[in-house]
Amino acid sequence: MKRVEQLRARLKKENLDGILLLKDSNIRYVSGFTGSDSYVIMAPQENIFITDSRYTEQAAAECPGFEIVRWRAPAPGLPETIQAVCSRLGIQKLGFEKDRVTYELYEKLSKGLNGIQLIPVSGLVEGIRYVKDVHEVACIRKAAAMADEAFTEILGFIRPGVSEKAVERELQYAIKKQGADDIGFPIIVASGKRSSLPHATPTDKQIESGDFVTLDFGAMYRGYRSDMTRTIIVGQATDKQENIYGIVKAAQEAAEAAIKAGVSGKTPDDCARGYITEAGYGAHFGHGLGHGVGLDIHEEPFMSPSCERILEAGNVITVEPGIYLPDWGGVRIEDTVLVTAEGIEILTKASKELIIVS
Ligand SMILES: [Mn+2]
Repeated sequence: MKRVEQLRARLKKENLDGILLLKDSNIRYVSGFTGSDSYVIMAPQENIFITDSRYTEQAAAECPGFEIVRWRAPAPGLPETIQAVCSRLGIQKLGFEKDRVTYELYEKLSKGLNGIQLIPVSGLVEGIRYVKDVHEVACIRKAAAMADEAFTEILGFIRPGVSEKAVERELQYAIKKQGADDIGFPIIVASGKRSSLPHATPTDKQIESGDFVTLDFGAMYRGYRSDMTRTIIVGQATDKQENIYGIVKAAQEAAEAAIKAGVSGKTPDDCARGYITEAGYGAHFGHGLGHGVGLDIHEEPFMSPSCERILEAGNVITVEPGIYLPDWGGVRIEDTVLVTAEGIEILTKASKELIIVS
């Protein structure tokens, strides 16, 4: 119950009688529930899990220490259910996750609840999730190893004439074959000129000799995700391709070398951006250096020139600089890494040398 206790301490600090959680990943983090469409109310003494008949049996099994309360027809509606829980527990100041409550739900709750003050809050659970515990790191490490293995396998499948969508399907299967719960997030496969699109979705385009192929993918293991990108060459690389690849690789490694506990999230971004800018491609690295990864694929810290966070031991983050040249192509190289007191442990271990397949 350590997580629950930590959250309770935060409630006290925020002067709240309770909090209504709606975000699946936060609910999973505090309760262990692996489903969706449910709500948690945490109070100083009680943990209430609100769900409907699809999930009551599952929640009872997955969430020890939580009282399961059922809502939805024929049981009462959500405002009535929350009202009854709050009245029973004496909750007057109820925090809610403001980045999850829709305007519609807010209207419903503010009209339907009597004598309860709704207080918008954000980041209470995320603040605890920022530093991963040993169990969480083990899950991400496993997810990273699964993605590495799938990458080795997909290299044998990529050749001229194979479509991006076929690579996506095969990579998805390779990840799941490792025993992953699921892929970590929708897979990016971008070949040839399309590799200049940082978030390209796979198309029917066939891979051709001379193409860069950017693969951005990960696995999910016990809810935890890994995230990695490798860019490979099909056939033969031109000098320009080798040059751009070398710049991104050096920038990526420089950024990784700059990471350790106590360093600002700006520092590694500066490092990679500085390197790429000096090489003349600063205008073609448009996104931030990386992000936290865990139960969500994108979470704090978001490393960019405006990052306000300090990196801590136990952060799990991505390091993913890229250079994208419109109508030519692009390169991104990404690892998932664990921040330690001395530096980092790279969890995605696939080679970053330029791989050529034919
Ligand atoms: Mn990423």
